[in-house]
Amino acid sequence: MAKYHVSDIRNIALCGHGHAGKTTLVDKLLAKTGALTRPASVDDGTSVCDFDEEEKKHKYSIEASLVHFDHAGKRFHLLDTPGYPDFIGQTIGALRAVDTAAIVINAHAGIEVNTRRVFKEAGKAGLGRMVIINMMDTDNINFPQLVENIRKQFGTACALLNVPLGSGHDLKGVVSTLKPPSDTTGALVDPAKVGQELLESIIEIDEDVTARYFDGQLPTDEEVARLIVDGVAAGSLIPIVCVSGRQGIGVAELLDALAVCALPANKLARKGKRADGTEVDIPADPAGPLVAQVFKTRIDPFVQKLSYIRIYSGTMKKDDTVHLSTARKPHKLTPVLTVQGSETHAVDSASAGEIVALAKMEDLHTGASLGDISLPPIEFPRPMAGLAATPKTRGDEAKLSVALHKIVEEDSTFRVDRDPQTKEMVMTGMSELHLQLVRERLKRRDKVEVDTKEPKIPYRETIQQTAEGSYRHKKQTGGRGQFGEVHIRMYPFPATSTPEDFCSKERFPSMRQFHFDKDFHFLWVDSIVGGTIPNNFLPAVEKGFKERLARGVIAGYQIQNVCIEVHFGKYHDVDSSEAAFKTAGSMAFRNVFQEARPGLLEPLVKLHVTVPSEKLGDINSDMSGRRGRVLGMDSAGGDMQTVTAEVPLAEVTTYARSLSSITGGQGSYTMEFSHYDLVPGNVLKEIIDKTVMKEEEEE
Ligand SMILES: Nc1nc2c(ncn2[C@@H]2O[C@H](COP(=O)(O)OP(=O)(O)O)[C@@H](O)[C@H]2O)c(=O)[nH]1
Ligand SMILES: [Mg+2]
Repeated sequence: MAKYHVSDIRNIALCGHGHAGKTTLVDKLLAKTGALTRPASVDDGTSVCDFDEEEKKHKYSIEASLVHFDHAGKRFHLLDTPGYPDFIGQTIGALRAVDTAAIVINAHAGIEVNTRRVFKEAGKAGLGRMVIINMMDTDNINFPQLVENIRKQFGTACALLNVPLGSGHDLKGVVSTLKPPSDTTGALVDPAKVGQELLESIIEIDEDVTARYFDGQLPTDEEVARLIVDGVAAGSLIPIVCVSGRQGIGVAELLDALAVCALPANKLARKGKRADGTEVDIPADPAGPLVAQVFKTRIDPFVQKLSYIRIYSGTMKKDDTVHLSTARKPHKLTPVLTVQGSETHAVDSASAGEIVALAKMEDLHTGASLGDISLPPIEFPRPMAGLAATPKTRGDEAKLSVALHKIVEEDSTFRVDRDPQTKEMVMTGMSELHLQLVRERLKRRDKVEVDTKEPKIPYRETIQQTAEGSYRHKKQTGGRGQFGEVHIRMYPFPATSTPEDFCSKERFPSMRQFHFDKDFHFLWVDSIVGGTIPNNFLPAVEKGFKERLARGVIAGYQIQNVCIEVHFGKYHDVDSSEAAFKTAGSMAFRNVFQEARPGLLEPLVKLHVTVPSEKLGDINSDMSGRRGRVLGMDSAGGDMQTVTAEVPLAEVTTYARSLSSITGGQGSYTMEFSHYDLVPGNVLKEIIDKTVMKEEEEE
């Protein structure tokens, strides 16, 4: 039996810019509802959510954390998220788990970069949204203007549910706009007037109620409550509430507002896919089939791997045998855990709507689905800030590798790759700050210290025109010889093209089959007629191609966006072998590639650079010197601006240093992958001149 009816569960992510007071609010909400009985504060490192050593040290959230409490007969699961763009991956994961995003704004700083980012992400995810104006106790707040700004930037769906009485030192409390008390002295805007507008916009979506209202009949409380939820779900209402987390003013009202406005866990329609690809609706039914998804993974020093899971349908309990999308065989579940910050607590079961965790499920990864229906993957930004890492202590290589892979498990915006040429371990994250925190964690948790340096740029080789040719591999060494001959045509295969689009009857009239390799965006088409290459040798030919893809032809970089059609060949009854055909395939590839106008692709990244306004001009002119293109500018709160630019990665590998000298240490940036583009001729020549390709010999 579910302990809470799914309609009584509220899942909310607190998000917004850093230093808006989110983590503090969570502590206050827990204290107010009796879920927390000890004092807690981010300032002295005792908050429930910022429990990580790095979080305590830096005094800001790095990870999303989960808490729960009860209020007004409802169960709340709250996810506190980090506010800095460097850790946006955590917020994106958290948004997948909830139905409502509560976007917290620092009343003093106003709307900031990450406020806008999360507002957009939550909208994209189809979630209900609320705005919490926090820190009403700080000085110099122009409240009417802040509200106007919010409505201008986020739309007139944003409407005040309550209004502060005073601000700064004079903040006395907040009053409801829908039901203002008789004495509203000190209110920063007229609650009754705002309330009437709000009511009219709430009931707008119901014709009956609206008609009665204009006949002089007020809607009942139940009707208003129902229409608020409908409005929030539809995005036509974004309630705003005001609070001071630190002073505890407006916290009780915030709790009530969350109970009224946050969407019930069964409100949003969700869809998933069966194994055969058919799309299905997922009703939030505790008695239905299990549908659940991991949205976060944490490696805890005590319980080890912890997978945070949102259950959409069905019920989970210990020892249930469940299909996991990331494993072939069904797995037995470990005990179901509820989570309160750093603490976990085993429960008998959990059902549709709840957010829980499972420990030690090694085959579960962030994004994985549990049950026979899979949820859509979670789209994390692709990180691009790279550093090559070597352990400070010789012999720690294996230890470092294990430690780094633990972080990869936990952080979907962090990657580790081994450079096939230099054999270096390359860490890639969202920003320098992000990588710095990874290093701190490595040192604290795994006792490995690393030296870092700039990594190589991951260029890709490609072709720009069609070419054809062949290669005959023939060798007579002592007794048995080697023989294989392969004829191919090579086509540019655009990144935007799918194998299905590309493999038309017109292009490949005698195609028998094709194989598509997603990693290299490589398409291999078999048009062999009359067995000129026997079927049993074709896999060897393909292997020859794959080796070549990884090794490159012109500058030693991986190859991509190429299609090869094998259309003819020759073999010898005695001398042909897999090895011979593999070599023939690889060499044919190399020769034809050189005829097909080879070129290099370079990664372009999207940079978000935040600097004091007066440095904007310097940043923009610096950007154009780096072959960059400024895409836009945005106020980042206070006197800061964020510039978004697209620029080749090769031009910004040491950007941190330049930015620091331009801004005197006042700037920060994040970068993520944008796309690959051809390297201009002059730059191409420079790169090729620098590469020394090994002389190749047929083996
Ligand atoms: N004056 C004031 N300070 C606050 C308030 N809420 C939080 N703070 C302080 O702001 C800082 C950042 O708070 P924190 O909860 O970590 O913000 P987060 O980054 O959004 O999680 C801390 O020093 C808090 O004590 C508030 O309502 N008023
Ligand atoms: Mg925080």
